[in-house]
Amino acid sequence: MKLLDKAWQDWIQRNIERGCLQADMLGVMLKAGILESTARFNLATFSNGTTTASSPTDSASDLLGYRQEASYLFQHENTLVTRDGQIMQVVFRLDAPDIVVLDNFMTGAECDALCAQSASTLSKSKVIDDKTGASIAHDARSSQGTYFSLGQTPLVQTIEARISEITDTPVVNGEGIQILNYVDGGEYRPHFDYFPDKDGGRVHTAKGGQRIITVIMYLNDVAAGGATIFPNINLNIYPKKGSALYFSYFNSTGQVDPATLHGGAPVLAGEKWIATKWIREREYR
Ligand code: PD2
Ligand code: ZN
Repeated sequence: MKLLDKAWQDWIQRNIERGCLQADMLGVMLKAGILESTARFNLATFSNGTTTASSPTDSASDLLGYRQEASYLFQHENTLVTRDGQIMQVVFRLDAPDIVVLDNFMTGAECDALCAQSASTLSKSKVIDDKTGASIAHDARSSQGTYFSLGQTPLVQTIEARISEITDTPVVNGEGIQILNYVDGGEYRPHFDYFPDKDGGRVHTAKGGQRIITVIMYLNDVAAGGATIFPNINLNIYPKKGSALYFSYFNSTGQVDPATLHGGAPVLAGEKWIATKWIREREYR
C-alpha cells in the first residue's frame, strides 16, 4: 500500500487530534483524488493508534515479529455483492494474521467449468528452489496442476475481476490462476506463499515484487481431509465448493508475516480441486 507524503501524514494526525471523524477525513481525501484503499490505509497508519481497525498486541503475527497493520477489507458488511452480481458471505475473519473466508465466492457451475477446462492440461506440481529459483518436483507437494494466463477465458476474466474487487488490487497485479487437483493422500506441506529473501526468491520478486495476498477458491466438496492448515495458529479451513479463503502477509515496511505458514492437509477420501490466485505488490507481466 502507498504511504502518502509528509503533508498528508501531518494533516491526518492534526485532524485526528482535533477530534475529526475518520469518515469525514476520508471524504476530503477522496475529493482530493486519493484512491480509497490508499486513503484508508494512511488513515489507519497515521492516526496514532486511535483507529477502530485492528491493532492486536499478542497475536501469532506479533510474536513472530511481524508488525500487523490495520486492514479495512471485509470490516464493514457481512454480505458482499460484487459488480457482476455475485452475493457472498463473510463467514470467518481473523485479524492477525489477516485471514478471511467467504462463502459463495463462486457458483457451483463456475467451479465445475474451471475444473473441466483444466482436466486435460494437468501435470505434476512443483515447488520453487530457494537457492536457484527453479521449479522442481518435491515430496512436499503431491498434486497435479495447471495455470491459466491472465484473462485467458471469459470465466477466468470474471473470477479475476471478482478477486480484484474484493482484495482492492488491480487485476494486473495477479499471477495467472493456478488449478490444483489432489487425490489419494495428496498434500501440500506447510510453506509460505511469499518468496524467501534469498537468491532463489529474488529471481521471482524482480518482476512484480513480493507476493502479498493469496486467494484459494475451493472448487469441490472433499469427502475427508484436504483442509488448508495454518500450523502456527492451529487453524484448519475445510474445503467447501464455491467458498474462498483470503489471506494477506505483507506490510508497508516490506515485512512478511510468518504466521501465514500454511499447507494443504492430505486428502483422505475423494479428491480436492482448488484454484489459487497469488497477488503481487505491483503489476506482474
Ligand atoms: O490446497 C491447499 O489447501 C493449499 C494449501 C497451501 C494450497 C496452497 N497452499 C497454495 O496454492 O499456495
Ligand atoms: Zn500456499
